[in-house]
Amino acid sequence: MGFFSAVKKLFGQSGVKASSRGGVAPATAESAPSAAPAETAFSGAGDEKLALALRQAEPRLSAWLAVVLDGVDEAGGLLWQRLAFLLRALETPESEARAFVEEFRGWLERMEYRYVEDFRSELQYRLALALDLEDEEDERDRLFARLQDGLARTRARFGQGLAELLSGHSALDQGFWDEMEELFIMADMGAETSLALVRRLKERCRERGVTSPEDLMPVLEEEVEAVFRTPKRIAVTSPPEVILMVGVNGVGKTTTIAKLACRARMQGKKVLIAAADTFRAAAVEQLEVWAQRTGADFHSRGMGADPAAVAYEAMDIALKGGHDVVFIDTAGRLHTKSNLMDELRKIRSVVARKLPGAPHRTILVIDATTGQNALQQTKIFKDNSGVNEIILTKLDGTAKGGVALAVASQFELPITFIGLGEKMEDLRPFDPRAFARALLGREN
Ligand SMILES: Nc1nc2c(ncn2[C@@H]2O[C@H](COP(=O)(O)OP(=O)(O)OP(=O)(O)O)[C@@H](O)[C@H]2O)c(=O)[nH]1
Ligand SMILES: [Mg+2]
Repeated sequence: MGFFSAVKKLFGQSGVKASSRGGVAPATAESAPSAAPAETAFSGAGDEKLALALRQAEPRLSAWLAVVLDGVDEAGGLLWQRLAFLLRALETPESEARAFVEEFRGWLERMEYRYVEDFRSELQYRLALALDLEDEEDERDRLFARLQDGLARTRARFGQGLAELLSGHSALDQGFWDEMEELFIMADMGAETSLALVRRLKERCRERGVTSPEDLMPVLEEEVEAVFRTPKRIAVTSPPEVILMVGVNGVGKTTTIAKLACRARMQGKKVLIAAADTFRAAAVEQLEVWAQRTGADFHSRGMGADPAAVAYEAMDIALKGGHDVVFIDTAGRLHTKSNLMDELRKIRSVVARKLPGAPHRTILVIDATTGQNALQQTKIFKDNSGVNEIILTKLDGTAKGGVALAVASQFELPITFIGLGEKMEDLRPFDPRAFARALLGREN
């Protein structure tokens, strides 16, 4: 069901009109029909009140969700009832509504989530998919707020320093630029990136005739955003898409796989997770639990097995089983030990033998709290294991978020997701513009 038809279902055909923004707005009370088709499904006084509140709400998923979640703090009977009600009000067939609620309920149990605030955006995401509604500005606002929270410490170091720098100078002279470069370096952008960024800023300011610090902000924002610009890649056309996860010890590879697997499952994909981290028994078990929670298939050979053999078998399973995506979790290994890089190469080559072109994505997971160390990790993994994508985790606990800029600009690798906390919800698609604004302390 598309957005417009969803709105029509809730408000009745003639009760909806296009707004100037190209969206939809509820019609005035006079023109609204007295009985929307959905109303026949309502029962009881409470339901009628809810139905009315829904019809009066702005016709957007987040607004409807706000209505049905009003007074609901945690998972339980009331939540299931309200959700079923919303789905029915949007004319979702009874069996589909029930399946949606059951599936979401099962997911919450597996994830051990209880409070609405822990799963709200997951719920909205699922509803948007189930109802075929488009992404909303409101959701983006919430993501931005989360990003700002996550980057609070980085911004405290960088954004405030920047504000002081801008207000403390009246002209863009050499002293100003030197201080700016120092500020970038302090925010873990690295000396090279900082120098390059200052050079580009100077040039842009000259081109545009910007001469005072107070006019610098928009230019700075554009340039920071530009650092993250990378060419689009061609998507894999014949499944399975094979994703190899690499990175040093404890950066968040396994939890990131769980979250990505979860997203893929929600998009209806058949997912296989392979435990090619065979160093620790706990690592294999941890991954199996995640696989069960997300409804992904799982392949392992237990601790001590040959990681390349696990990957090889996983490819067989996926090719026979018609899986859409295969995630290969690898051990947290020290990048200084070259034999470990050899092992990654071996995994790559057996996977490629099974499916030419695989692994299609080799994702390097980097812990942002490591600061400048991230640069060295990126270099070694890129040179030795064909990394073509980066996920930056733990941006929430660090003042070193500027390292994202250093990594992106020095290696020209796309950052696709960022981790802003330990919860599944906290892995977010990376949005260069939002990141630049959050880093610089600008409003969304
Ligand atoms: N604060 C915060 N913690 C995170 C984030 N991502 C992962 N973690 C935590 O980091 C710890 C390590 O995560 P794992 O997924 O086990 O890391 P790994 O890279 O698989 O570790 P090894 O398998 O031991 O190499 C866990 O406690 C995670 O909850 C994040 O974005 N923010
Ligand atoms: Mg792991």
